[in-house]
Amino acid sequence: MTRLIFLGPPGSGKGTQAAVISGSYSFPHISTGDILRQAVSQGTELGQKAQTYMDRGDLVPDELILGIVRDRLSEPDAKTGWLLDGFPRNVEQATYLESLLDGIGQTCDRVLNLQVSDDSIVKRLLERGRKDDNEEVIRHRLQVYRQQTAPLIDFYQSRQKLVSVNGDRSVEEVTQSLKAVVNSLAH
Ligand code: B4P
Repeated sequence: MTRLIFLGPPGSGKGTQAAVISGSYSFPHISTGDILRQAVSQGTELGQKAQTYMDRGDLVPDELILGIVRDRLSEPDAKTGWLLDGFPRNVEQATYLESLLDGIGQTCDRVLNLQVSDDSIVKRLLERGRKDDNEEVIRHRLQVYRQQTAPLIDFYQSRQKLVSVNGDRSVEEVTQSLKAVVNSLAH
């Protein structure tokens, strides 16, 4: 049973690597970014509320996210492991997740922190060209990351969960490093 969190700045490759790793080990890939983008494209109430924040590069308010993660983690496929990609994004979300997992007798095994330089991030995201990938919004997302998400590095370091991986390499090289961590976990 493996439970992982992928942490890192926007464009660090969380989604890219989470798709590969969850495919290789067959545990569900839970991406709050994907859930939100799907809600936007379907025009649901959640999507309509979330869109303005996403377009600006701000975090969507916690009250829109926490219930989604709680419900998703209670689905049958998440009983035997999961990979959270893009959640938690701030200390409030991390604290919520910790008490949620406590309540269901679970804990996360490792937090994999992808480290990538700002220059590579801007280059990658401009190439990706999603709606929220223009330079001004990318710079704002990096600022939001530093203020709200980067404190989670200390949060998980102090709980001895954090493993940092150099994400400034090819997709295959980063995958190899991540697999080495997953394989080192006793199951
Ligand atoms: P996310 O969907 O989480 O996306 P991201 O941070 O932009 O990208 P990620 O790190 O997954 O990068 P990717 O693999 O795609 O967030 C989007 C928005 O949703 C947030 O701004 C926020 O508004 C909202 N949101 C999501 N979760 C939230 C939460 N919990 N609370 C509040 N709001 C939330 O890679 C990027 C590009 O780089 C791709 O084109 C990829 O092909 C390329 N790439 C990847 N690895 C590479 C490598 N090694 N070398 C070269 N290129 C690489």
